[in-house]
Amino acid sequence: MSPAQGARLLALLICCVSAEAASVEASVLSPAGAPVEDAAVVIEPVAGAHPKRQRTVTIEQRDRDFIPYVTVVQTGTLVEFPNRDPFKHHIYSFSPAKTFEIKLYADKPALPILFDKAGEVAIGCNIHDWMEAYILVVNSAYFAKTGADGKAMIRDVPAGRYRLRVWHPRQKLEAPQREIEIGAGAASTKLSLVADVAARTSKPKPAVESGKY
Ligand SMILES: [Cu+2]
Repeated sequence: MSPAQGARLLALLICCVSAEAASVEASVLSPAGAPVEDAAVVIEPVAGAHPKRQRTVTIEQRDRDFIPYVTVVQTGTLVEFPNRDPFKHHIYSFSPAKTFEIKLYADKPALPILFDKAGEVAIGCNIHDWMEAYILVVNSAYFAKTGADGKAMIRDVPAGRYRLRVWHPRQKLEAPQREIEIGAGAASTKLSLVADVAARTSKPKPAVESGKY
């Protein structure tokens, strides 16, 4: 293949990838217009195949907190809970979507946890009362989480109709889901969304030197 032919083939590939898959750019604001961090933006195909992306994700226990605070995963995802602290944690969830417990452990638990049912999972630690994390398990491969600027980007979305959901662990009321259309060849679809979220009230975290925990 000559360099010119190669360049044409590359141009063709770039053209066709962008023609088939779009990006969704969401901006989530409070009713007062402030950016909302840690909101999950999920679009689920109304019909057709739901591609499975088998993944393993990590939620760390570090400095006696869960990092990150919010994680969004597709059903069938394995989650690892490595303990990066020099003392033990004992984490649990009573949520119907996944009830589990990893008893007092250091380092990395032997097995990751499988999240195979859609729903919200709240996770705590038996030893450190203030530790909290949330996992939203969804039947879709297309989702993102907002950063501090309230923005989330979902990439490589095939054209089609999707149900749009915005979720936050401290939402006062979840907005009704609505359908959106992602057009073929649309480079980017912009969504302006509103979430009314309560302020985070953390339980007191004693200093390590206090010797309490
Ligand atoms: Cu702990």
